[in-house]
Amino acid sequence: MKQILLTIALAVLAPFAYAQVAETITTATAESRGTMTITNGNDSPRTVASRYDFNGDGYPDFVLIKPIRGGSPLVDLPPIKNVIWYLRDNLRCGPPTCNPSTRFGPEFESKWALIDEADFNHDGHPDFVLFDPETLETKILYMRGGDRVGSRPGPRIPNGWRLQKVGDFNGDAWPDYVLTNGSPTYRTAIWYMHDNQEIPQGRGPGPTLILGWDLVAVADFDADGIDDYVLFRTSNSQGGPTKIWYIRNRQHVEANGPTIVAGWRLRGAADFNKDGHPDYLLVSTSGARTAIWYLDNNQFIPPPYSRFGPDIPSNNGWLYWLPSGWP
Ligand SMILES: [Ca+2]
Ligand SMILES: [Ca+2]
Ligand SMILES: [Ca+2]
Ligand SMILES: [Ca+2]
Repeated sequence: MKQILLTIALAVLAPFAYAQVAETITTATAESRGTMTITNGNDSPRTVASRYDFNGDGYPDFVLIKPIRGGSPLVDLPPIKNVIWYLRDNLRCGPPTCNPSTRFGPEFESKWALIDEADFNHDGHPDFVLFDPETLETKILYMRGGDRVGSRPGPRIPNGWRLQKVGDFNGDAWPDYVLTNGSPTYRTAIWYMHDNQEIPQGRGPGPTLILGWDLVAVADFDADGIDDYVLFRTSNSQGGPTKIWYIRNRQHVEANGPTIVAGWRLRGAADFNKDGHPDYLLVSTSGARTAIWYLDNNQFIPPPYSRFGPDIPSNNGWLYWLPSGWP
């Protein structure tokens, strides 16, 4: 393990290539006039979008929340602003490949929490999944790139539960709900859905998490077409072990994932290098740095095991914030 950790420390590259592009963000008005090319979507409407890929190049992108400087990300003022940073692997993607390199996503009322992103209506574009923890309402914002093109309410979540993540757990390619209940031991439930509507007999239990562990990401690590749970103790700023729970018909089979190094937290999973295997997204305890750990199922791929992703800067009076679970 020591050898692996040392290699990780040495394998990092330049943290961000297009930081200067990020500095050009000034106002929502200027940003919302930006144009972009969508290469997926209407051209191939039967292709389900890759998770977190807003410009159709197959690479996951970052979505950042923009709380006011000095404000708490948890007590944001309405409306919620968010920006999409286009990435290619671990680097910001700028002109001419990605032009603009950055754009605003849809605003929504501060009562909503952005839970996750997935292509709920199978139009080739990932959509925003919103949840109101007060009223327990759910809603999908249908997106094309960063533009909101519609919305659809979903089912209300039962008292005591919350919408935690989304993923496909029955292999029909339609995103399903993962609900959690309790603390510090979380029960989970999986609701099979079809375009944000429940399907008959779709509600059922999921695995109950281990005491003190959190469900931080959902991705298909063993490539069986069913998304899997990724567990980590988010309260632990000194890193710590991770677990992957392969989901099989609402049950799980456990494997150990790589151990997160001190000063970092596991915040999400997606296939950043497009090799078909989900990777870990780590965020530093301060929230300012990101790193990607490249995996093949639950093991590191051959070196480089790890690269820094773009830093999360404060900028033009705003603080960027990569949400927990990195929707
Ligand atoms: Ca969509
Ligand atoms: Ca499904
Ligand atoms: Ca799987
Ligand atoms: Ca990968």
